[in-house]
Amino acid sequence: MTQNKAVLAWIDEQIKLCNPDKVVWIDGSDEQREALREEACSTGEIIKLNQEKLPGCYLHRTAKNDVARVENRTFICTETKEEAGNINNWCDPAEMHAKLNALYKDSMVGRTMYVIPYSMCMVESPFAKIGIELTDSIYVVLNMLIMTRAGKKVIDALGDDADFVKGLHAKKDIDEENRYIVHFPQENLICSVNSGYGGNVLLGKKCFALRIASYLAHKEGWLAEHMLILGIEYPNGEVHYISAAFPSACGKTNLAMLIPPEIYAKQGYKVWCVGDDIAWLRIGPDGRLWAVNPENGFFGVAPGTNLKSNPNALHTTERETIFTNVVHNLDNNTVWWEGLDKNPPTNANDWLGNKWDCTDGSKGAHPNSRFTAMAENCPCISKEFNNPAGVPIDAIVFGGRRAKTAPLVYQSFDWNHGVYVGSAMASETTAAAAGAVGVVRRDPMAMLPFVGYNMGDYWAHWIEMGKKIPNPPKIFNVNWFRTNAEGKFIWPGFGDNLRVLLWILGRVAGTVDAVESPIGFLPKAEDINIEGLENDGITIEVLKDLLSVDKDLWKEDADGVEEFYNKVGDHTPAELRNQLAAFRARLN
Ligand code: GTP
Ligand code: SPV
Ligand code: MN
Repeated sequence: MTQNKAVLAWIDEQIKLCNPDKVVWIDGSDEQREALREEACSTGEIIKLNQEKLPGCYLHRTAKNDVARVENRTFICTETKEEAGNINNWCDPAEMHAKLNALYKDSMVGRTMYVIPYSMCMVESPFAKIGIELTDSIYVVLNMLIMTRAGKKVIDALGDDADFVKGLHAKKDIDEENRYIVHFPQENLICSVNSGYGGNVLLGKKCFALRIASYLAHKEGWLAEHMLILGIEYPNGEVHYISAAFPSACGKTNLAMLIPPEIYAKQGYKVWCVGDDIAWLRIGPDGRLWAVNPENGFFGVAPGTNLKSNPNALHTTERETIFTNVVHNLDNNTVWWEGLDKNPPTNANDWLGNKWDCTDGSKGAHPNSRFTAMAENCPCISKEFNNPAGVPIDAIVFGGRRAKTAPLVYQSFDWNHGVYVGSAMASETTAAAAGAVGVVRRDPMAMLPFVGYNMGDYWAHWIEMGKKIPNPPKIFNVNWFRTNAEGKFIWPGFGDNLRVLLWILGRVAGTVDAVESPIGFLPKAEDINIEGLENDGITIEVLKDLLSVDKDLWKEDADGVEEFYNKVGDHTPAELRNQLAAFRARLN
């Protein structure tokens, strides 16, 4: 498919190492995809679902021990440990190569190696970057065909250029003791072995579009972030764009596709989704920050997705979708997950493929079960989704799951204070990564597991970017997850989050006032519209409570920030230490 010497030489080496029976180039054609689906069905790798109800949809189950990203087995292998920093797992590149080579040796005997040329962003975008993933998994191929622009057009666009990100994935034995997700930023190389789960193996996503891309962005003067991008259309037709960074399973997909509450819908407000997980941001010719979504699909959390919480996501998954680790309804050959509706199937297999008794209290779908669906099938996909220039960003929003500390929304004083707010983010852990769930951990910019270099340098880069953007977006923080004494979420969330986004855009436009507090600018309660929320228990008093700032909790939080800065070490920018000191002074 190509004469590119660098590409061919590299693939040749990997073939010698992995020793597959066959090598197949992915051309991106419908015929080839269809043939691969059939082959994967014949081996049981995927299950063809009811094609009348769910055309083009398939079900896949991963191994029981392989259901989420594995952060403790994810490495950044730079020349020196200092370049990777204290937050990333690091290993000497030569040592890691030796270890990986032993694992890859003959790992594809009896298997086929697929060569997937793919582009993050549409090929013609100035943001676009090309990767080649070698994998022995048809599931990976089918997912990459949804999540990226892949096939012949990409390898043609690469031409003779040697500038591409190499990715090698081997399922091997799905042995968790020997599972490695390894990045060599200085070699433009990603290696993944012994996993078959999403973020560990769809190498264009977290591995390339965040870890490798953040490294490149630092060198090249742009930002690669764990952010959704959405457009809010006003009744007069004007559209304003917001990007928002929340940690994994904290609401990006939901916010990106939100449906305006009735009172806004009838006035003509609309919300358009540009991206649900990753944003690449560059300074545009007009001096604003412009964002593209480098992906072509959504790898979304299934549980909790329903006609009320996220109808757009649900409709997106009605065709050409791969479901992973959900319940298989055997009566009609469809799928189900917790929170889809109140009628769990009685004749069904759980995510492990075992007969499931929905009355015994066990979960049928894995909490991190996912759908892989095409962006173009999303009813609210933005008409700018394929715009190579991206969209101009008015506001950057940080947020996480905080049961108590963070209020519903606040605005940072300026860019550097906003960078502080991002660096001080913390959130309760979720099922998206292996490990305990519900524990508060610091997760700066929602990038803790995704920064491909030294966290301190990453923060410094944010501060530098602020100096370079003539007309920077304003920076905010939100929290949809404050709980009451019974542990229930107070704010209704989902579509009603638009009420908060409109306050944010009002601040950007300078049309709404705010109250200064130690943490930043807070809304006046009467400036957030709560009309129609009576049945959700939201009164002006409850809203005031949602906006309250408990100084003692924030003092404790500041200690947590300091502890994290110390862990990051001497690369933590002085500016952020100053911001922390100023914050403490404001609290006293
Ligand atoms: P990743 O794909 O892992 O990066 O996750 P994400 O950030 O896209 O999260 P997603 O939108 O899939 O939401 C994850 C979980 O949070 C789901 O169970 C949602 O139901 C829940 N959730 C999302 N938005 C809200 C909200 O506004 N309020 C509440 N209470 N829950 C929400
Ligand atoms: C996340 O965990 O943030 C995801 C899913 O978006 S994964 O692709 O596994 O990273
Ligand atoms: Mn994510």
